[in-house]
Amino acid sequence: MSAIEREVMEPREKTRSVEKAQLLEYYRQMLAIRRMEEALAKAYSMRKFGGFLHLYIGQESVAVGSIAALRPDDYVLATYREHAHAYAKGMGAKEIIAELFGKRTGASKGLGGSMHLFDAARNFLGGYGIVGGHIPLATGTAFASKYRNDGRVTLCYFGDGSVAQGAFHEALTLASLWKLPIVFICENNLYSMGTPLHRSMSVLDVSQKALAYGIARDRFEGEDVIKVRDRVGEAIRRARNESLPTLIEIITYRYRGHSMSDAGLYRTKDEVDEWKKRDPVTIGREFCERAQVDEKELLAIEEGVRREIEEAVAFADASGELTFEELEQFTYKE
Ligand SMILES: Cc1ncc(C[n+]2csc(CCOP(=O)(O)OP(=O)(O)O)c2C)c(N)n1
Ligand SMILES: [Mg+2]
Repeated sequence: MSAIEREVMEPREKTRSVEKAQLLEYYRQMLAIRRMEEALAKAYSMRKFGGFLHLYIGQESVAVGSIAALRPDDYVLATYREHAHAYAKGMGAKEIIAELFGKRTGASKGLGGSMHLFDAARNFLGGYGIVGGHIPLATGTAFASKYRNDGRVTLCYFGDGSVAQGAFHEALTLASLWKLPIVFICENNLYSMGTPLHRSMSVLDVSQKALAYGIARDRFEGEDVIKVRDRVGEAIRRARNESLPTLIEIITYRYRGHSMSDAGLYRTKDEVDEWKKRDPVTIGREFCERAQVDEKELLAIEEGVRREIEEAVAFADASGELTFEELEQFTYKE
């Protein structure tokens, strides 16, 4: 029985009401991320912005569940599929969408764009386009926390394609050797671009890579946001209380192509439809229903999300770009 099933079936009033509020918040966040990315896909198709756009649709429970187990002062680093992690870490849809549109009201004044969201104040340290390149950076962040003894934990997200990179292995070697407070989360969505895992890796259980470095590991399917929160929460406690790293492999699935330019011809519609049957956002709503959240309350959340994203797009549309002089000012430092 999962934690949420226990909560719902053994109604202890106090715990249940807390759990209910959390369930609603996780559902709201997952839905907002889904709607935000749908709006981004539409805007991209309308050529409101160019460059790359990698959508996270289908994987929302992983970012929302794991970041829910963090403290606000903890650090998060992710890949180019990072809009969700940024939102879950507290960045607003307005500053995210405006950043993608290249507008001056964006998180980095429009200079970063889709793959480079960054928010130092919220300890969201990027957004990276080089596969595996940020894993050593996250390890360095965890080293800084240990050196300063600041009690913070670093969550580092990457795809299944990253674990064949040397940077991944170098980072795990040092994280283990120096006992760093970090959780490495491999979001295994079964493909790196158009390559299925079995064509690029001899060992399909990614979590086994932890054995080589003598660090803790975990592996599970990620469509249940509460399961993600609780299992990642265990690793976060290990990092914070014992200063030990963990490698977690979370099996998940992206519904869209690798990026907007990918028609996804390497997999069948049946396969995608099969995964959609365990959609994290739908499951999140079902959890709320089972916890006897009023239907009206759910509809109000859904309407709130619709308005939030609509307003964020309008805000980004109405915002201007930096001038050439400002561009120089924010690119170079005296
Ligand atoms: C070092 C490097 N090599 C190649 C690329 C091109 N590239 C971009 S994403 C990607 C696939 C990565 O797949 P995975 O790590 O599974 O992440 P996912 O896109 O599935 O989330 C590749 C090969 C890159 N960005 N960086
Ligand atoms: Mg992948």
